[in-house]
Amino acid sequence: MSGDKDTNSLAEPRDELWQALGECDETRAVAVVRRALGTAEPEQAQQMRAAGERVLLELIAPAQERVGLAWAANDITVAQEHAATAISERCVAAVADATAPALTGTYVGRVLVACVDGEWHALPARLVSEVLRLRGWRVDYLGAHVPTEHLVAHVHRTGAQAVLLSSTIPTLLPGAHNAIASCQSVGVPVLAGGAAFGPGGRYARLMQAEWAKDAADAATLLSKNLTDPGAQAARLPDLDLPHLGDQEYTMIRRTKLQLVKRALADVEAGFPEMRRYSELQRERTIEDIDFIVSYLATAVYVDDPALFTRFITWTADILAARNVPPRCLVPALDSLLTQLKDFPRVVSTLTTARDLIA
Ligand code: B12
Repeated sequence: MSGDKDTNSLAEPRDELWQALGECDETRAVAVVRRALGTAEPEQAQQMRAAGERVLLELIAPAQERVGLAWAANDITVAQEHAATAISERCVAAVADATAPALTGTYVGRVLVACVDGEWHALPARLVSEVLRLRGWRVDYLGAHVPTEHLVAHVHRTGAQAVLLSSTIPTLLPGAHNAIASCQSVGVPVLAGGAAFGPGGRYARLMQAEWAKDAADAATLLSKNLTDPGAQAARLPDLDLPHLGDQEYTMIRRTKLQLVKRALADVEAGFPEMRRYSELQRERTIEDIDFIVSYLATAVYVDDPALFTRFITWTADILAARNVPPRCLVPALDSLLTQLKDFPRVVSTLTTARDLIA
């Protein structure tokens, strides 16, 4: 195994892996990964582990990010994206198999890695788990969509030293907050990661969790011991976010169905073309409006309008790549502005987003 390769030397395997993903060629993708791992003997265990980590974080992870960009730009279909992800999972398994002989069987400690309730992006958490295994941790990997009560029960049963929570989709943040507070209330520290927690992990910190940008950072933090949540840990999550006292978030959550229904009616009135929409197109529009309301509620939950404007800009780009004019979002935003006119934080968030795309 060539553990002394510099970062640039992965450029070629990166291109090859990308091609294999594009052609849905699982066999070739795994061969690329095996070649990138090199040929270290089991006695060169440390080199083998280092190469495994590099392949996970610098070859497979960037390929997955590229899959996301290609889908967003409408260059690949949803089916191709699913196939590529399945192949990436197989590549991660290939790394785990190839590096297994380099694991010592003695552990520096035990941690639990899981995705928050509702989160289906399991591959990032899987990558984190495999890197920690290579760094000597015993890892209980619970995968996607773990309900909080089962997470806490598993911590109890195994005595894990820390919970590593992964989330990609920001609308799951209120649930993530509940999971963080629940784990901490039984004395277990939480390390959060993934795109949902915002730039620099700002929402993780708001929720009193530690944060790491990637698996390597997580390993460093774990080796220094995470802060014990202590007696302060037993709290209602709402206490971390005093702005929730204005009830704006609660009101949006409670009236979500009405908000979506009325916004749909307003969009139909403002967009006569919608009358010619197929049932499927109509369903997509309802889904989009539902998404808009969920992101708005989450921005209000964390008191950060930027969470909503990032989402609106992303949506506008997705629409533009599919030849749908982003201004079609304006009637939905206007409807919500009218419906929620008595809520100052909502109004300022919606107004900023509307100005961005109008
Ligand atoms: C594959 C994929 C899926 C698969 C996931 C399957 C699986 N087994 O994982 C499926 C099809 C299920 C899926 C579904 C959806 N997806 Co998707 N998906 C992706 C895609 C293409 C790749 C995800 C991935 O593996 N990334 C690679 C990893 C390596 O990157 P990463 O997440 O940043 O993780 C690193 C760090 O963040 C960190 N990290 C992550 N977790 C943790 C945890 C800890 C503790 C630590 C320390 C660190 C850490 O370490 C990782 C490794 O370095 C991304 C594109 C992208 N850019 O990520 C879209 C993407 C995330 N999806 C997106 C969307 C919109 C969705 C859906 C809402 C689509 C829909 N309308 O249904 C659903 C949501 C489902 C849900 N509720 O979870 C959007 C999100 C945009 C947004 N504004 O939020 C993205 C960005 C696509 C895009 N380009 O627009 N998706």
